[in-house]
Amino acid sequence: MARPGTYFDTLPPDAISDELAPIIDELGLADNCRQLAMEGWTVVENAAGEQFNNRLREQILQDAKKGGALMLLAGDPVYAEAVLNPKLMALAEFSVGRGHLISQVAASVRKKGDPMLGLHADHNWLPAPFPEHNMLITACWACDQYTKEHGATQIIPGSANLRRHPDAREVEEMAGATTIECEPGSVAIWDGNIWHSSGERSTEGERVVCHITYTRLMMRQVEDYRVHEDRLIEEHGAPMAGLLGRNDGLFDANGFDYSKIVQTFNNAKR
Ligand SMILES: O=C(O)CCC(=O)C(=O)O
Repeated sequence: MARPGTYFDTLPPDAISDELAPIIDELGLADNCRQLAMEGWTVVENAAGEQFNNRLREQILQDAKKGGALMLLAGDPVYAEAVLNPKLMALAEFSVGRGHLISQVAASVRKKGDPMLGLHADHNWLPAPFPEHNMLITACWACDQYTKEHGATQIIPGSANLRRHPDAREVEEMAGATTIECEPGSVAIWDGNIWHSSGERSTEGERVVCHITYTRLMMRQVEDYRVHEDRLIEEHGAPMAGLLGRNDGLFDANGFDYSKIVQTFNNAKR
């Protein structure tokens, strides 16, 4: 027998739920939802005011100096405020569903001459074709003005509709790349499909960004074996270590083990 209150339909990827609609209206985000659904990216301007933006920028610079640009939600409360920003939360719910989870809170400070990140889709965790429903949304809080000269994020318009990873030639050529331009305190937001990269900064100074990732509820394991992990691996060896996530870079004590980044994303494609 059906449980009372159970939904039997699924909302289409571009639909706003009845519960979310008044919030989207109140926050003036209807155009952002449309752009996110149609083009895979959008910008929320002045997400929390100048004072908050300055506080976030200062904290990122302090944390970056200490070498800690990952696991930031566990640090200064300014990051929790950024993550819980009502506009970001509403767009995350629109894009990756109610019950969405925080996946990563990181920061970057990019200077003149720093190498570009390289073209990629944030659905690096998924084999192609990517699903119709977005699985992961990235919100890059631009503490400084985003321009081409400042090394702002480059995107490939139209790539979100391809629902696949770029190939080696596309990564090399970055054909059709355009710059996301916005004022300090804006948040550039994109889905898991759109191909993008950080740009190369050609001017002095620093581009300070907080990178916030939210994921769909189903990306979470059902059972939490963390307290039993060491015993299980000792008893059952390498295959158990793989099942418990020790062969990828996730859940590292420092946030992400970047020495495993290639094998993590390669695993997701095989
Ligand atoms: O730093 C940037 O401009 C892009 C960052 C990025 O690729 C990401 O957060 O997925």
